[in-house]
Amino acid sequence: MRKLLSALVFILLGAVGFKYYAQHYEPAEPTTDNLLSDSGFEKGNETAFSEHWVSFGNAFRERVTPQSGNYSAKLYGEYTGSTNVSGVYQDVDAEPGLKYEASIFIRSNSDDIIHGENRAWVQLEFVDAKGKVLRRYSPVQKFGVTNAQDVYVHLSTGFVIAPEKTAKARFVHVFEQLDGKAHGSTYGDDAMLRLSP
Ligand SMILES: [Ca+2]
Repeated sequence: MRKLLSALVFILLGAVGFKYYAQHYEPAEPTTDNLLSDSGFEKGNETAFSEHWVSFGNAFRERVTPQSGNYSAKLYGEYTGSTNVSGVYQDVDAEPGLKYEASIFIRSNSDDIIHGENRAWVQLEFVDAKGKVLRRYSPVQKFGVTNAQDVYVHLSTGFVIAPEKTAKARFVHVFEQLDGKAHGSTYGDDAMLRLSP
């Protein structure tokens, strides 16, 4: 009888335990957690980016051919007559020794297709507590005139290790006008910065 009782108690406890487990267990997401805020450039005013992004050069939110939502980040040269860069960036807390990947979708539209040596890409920088850039990574293949027009291309840095003294990971979406005068613009959307599993 005592054995039967303890068996019953055991089964009851097991059932309660399973119920708790079933209610509170959440399967781990693979590696899709995006560390960036406003990764689709959907927030902000008029053509200005939300507070999550810092822009430089000619960088604007545009309601044109988004990859997702309604907006994307339009970048183009400053026509200074010499090499110049435009873009947006965002810093997030990061830890040395962990692996990070930065990626984005980029396109150029046929009504303002990029010319010459204009290029756009995604860049991942590791920055120390004093703001010094420790290391910088970008894809081997950058977006340029040889890419098909009117379609988004996915660019990624691949997973790279944050070096010692890393305090921040800086996601940069950048456009370079090498000769300072070639025409054309690009659109970037669905930025992602993620950790390796
Ligand atoms: Ca978007």
